[in-house]
Amino acid sequence: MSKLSTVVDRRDAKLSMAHLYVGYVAVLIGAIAGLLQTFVRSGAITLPAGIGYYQLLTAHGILLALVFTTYFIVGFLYAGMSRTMGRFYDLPYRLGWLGFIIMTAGTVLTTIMVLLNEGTVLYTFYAPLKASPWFYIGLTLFIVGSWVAGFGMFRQYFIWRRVNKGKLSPLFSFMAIMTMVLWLVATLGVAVSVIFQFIPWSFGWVDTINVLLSRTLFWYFGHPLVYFWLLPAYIAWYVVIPKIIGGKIFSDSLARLSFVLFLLFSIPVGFHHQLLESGISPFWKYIQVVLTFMVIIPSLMTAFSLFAMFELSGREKGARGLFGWVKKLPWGDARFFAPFMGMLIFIPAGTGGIINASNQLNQMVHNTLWVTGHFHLTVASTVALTFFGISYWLIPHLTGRTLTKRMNLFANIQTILWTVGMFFMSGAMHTVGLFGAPRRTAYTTYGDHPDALGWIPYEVTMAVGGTILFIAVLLLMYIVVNLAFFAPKGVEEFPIGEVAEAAERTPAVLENWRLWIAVSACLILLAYTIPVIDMLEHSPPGSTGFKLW
Ligand code: HAS
Ligand code: CU
Repeated sequence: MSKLSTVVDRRDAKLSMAHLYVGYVAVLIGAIAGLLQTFVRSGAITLPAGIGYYQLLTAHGILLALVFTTYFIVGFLYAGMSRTMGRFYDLPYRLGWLGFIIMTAGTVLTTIMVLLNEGTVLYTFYAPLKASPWFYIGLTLFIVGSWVAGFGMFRQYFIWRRVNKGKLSPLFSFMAIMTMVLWLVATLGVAVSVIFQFIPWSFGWVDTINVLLSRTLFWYFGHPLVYFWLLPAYIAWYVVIPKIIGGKIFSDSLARLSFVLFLLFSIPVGFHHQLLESGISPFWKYIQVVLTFMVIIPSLMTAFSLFAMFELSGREKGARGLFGWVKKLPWGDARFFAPFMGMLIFIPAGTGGIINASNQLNQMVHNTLWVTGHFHLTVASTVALTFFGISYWLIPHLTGRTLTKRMNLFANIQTILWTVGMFFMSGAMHTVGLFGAPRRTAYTTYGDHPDALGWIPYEVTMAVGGTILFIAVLLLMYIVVNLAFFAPKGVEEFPIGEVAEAAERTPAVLENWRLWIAVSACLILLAYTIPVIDMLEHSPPGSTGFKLW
């Protein structure tokens, strides 16, 4: 059995750091695109050198929402599994590198196609927009690479279970495996669509594409995708934060149950992104909206468990009264403060999600800037701030350095800048969305229509928020580079909390993968079989495709 210690394993650390480097380079480029977009959109500038607004928007979405997140997540999960299950065995370790290489080949290929303006189809690459086949091939490699990385984790977990027969797996590793299982099941949908629809169509091997089917397969993947981003943040909230604040994990079984529920309910819900699409019967939309409301439950359980953890640890430190525990939290510690702001922001962010999911309200907000506001609070604040907060200890942990007081201060300033910038940008997006301003649109006044002119002040506010956010990104880059290359040598711990209740009380059924994957498959079949058959049988003639840029 490999050795378990708080000191990092140098070899495994390199693998994780490789992922973090690529992730943070993507952040920098993606953020430059984002800043420029807010300027174009508010009419402040026009882009030079023939660069298109939608080209930037595609780069922004792909680099931040797909590349940064996935690389960060794989790097973080590998590091946490190495920390809680011990040094990676040879095969899973090699799979980690193989996955990294395939994923990076895909990322480079897709990015080149976007830069060449051959893939200006936004991160959702909706048909009938037609990109170069190499754009889709890059995406395929990216997904396959992430699978290989996942197989490495599965293998490590499998060996651990064999060696430690009858033992409950470490909570972190269990959650990491759940995240990757969710990712595997979800990406099957988009892989089928890209391989069997987009690639043959973009090469011209077939004439047309079934648009509705492609969008349905995309959202089969697209919704669980958002939980693939969220779950690693939840891992940090459940497992890491208790240790940082000097408390204990509230309940091991509650944490595991909430992750099981995510596997069950986060996939059969894609129609909540297609509520305004014709070609899907209201009955099946209704079923999927009900399931969407089911997937809110594990987040509410998480909120409950966090409040309980904060309060219990506060009371242990002598807090009194209803909110006395708030004062006992380590506000000056960036490892806590950044993820905490993420949690706080998730309260309005999640509420916005519930609004989106409500059929009638979706008619109001769909395809408006409200939705853009929603995902800048969820993925770009809740998840991003948590990932930054993780980086503040994970990078020095992996590189054998320490987070100095000075960097901690910068990290806290970074968190404040991010929160303020996002308040303006996302607040303006939500508001102007309710006034009808569409998303995914460059600057236009619609022939000086009074409504559209009324949107401009909000778009200017978005640009102000975007500028603050860009400054925050530069500060983040400074901190990341410092922690990776220049901070003083030392030992930074990988915080792993202890469980308050005895872990033996966790029911073994929560780790019964066959059972949960089977239930998940049943729910997916229930939610998708009939509508997909319908799409195959009754769709109008497919589209030959458009290149509108
Ligand atoms: Fe969403 C669109 C519904 C969560 C991301 N979402 C999007 C898109 C993205 C996205 C990227 O139903 C746009 C896709 C595109 O390009 O078209 N979303 C939901 C629902 C939830 C939800 C019901 N979304 C997320 C998360 C995301 C994310 C998480 C990324 C990470 N979303 C939708 C719908 C659409 C949509 C529709 C389509 C809209 C349209 O028409 O196009 C739920 O999962 C939310 C549940 C969350 C909660 C909050 C729990 C709070 C917690 C924090 C506790 C805080 C503490 C600290 C303890 C109920 C856990 C407090 C301490 C103190 C001292 C106070
Ligand atoms: Cu969704």
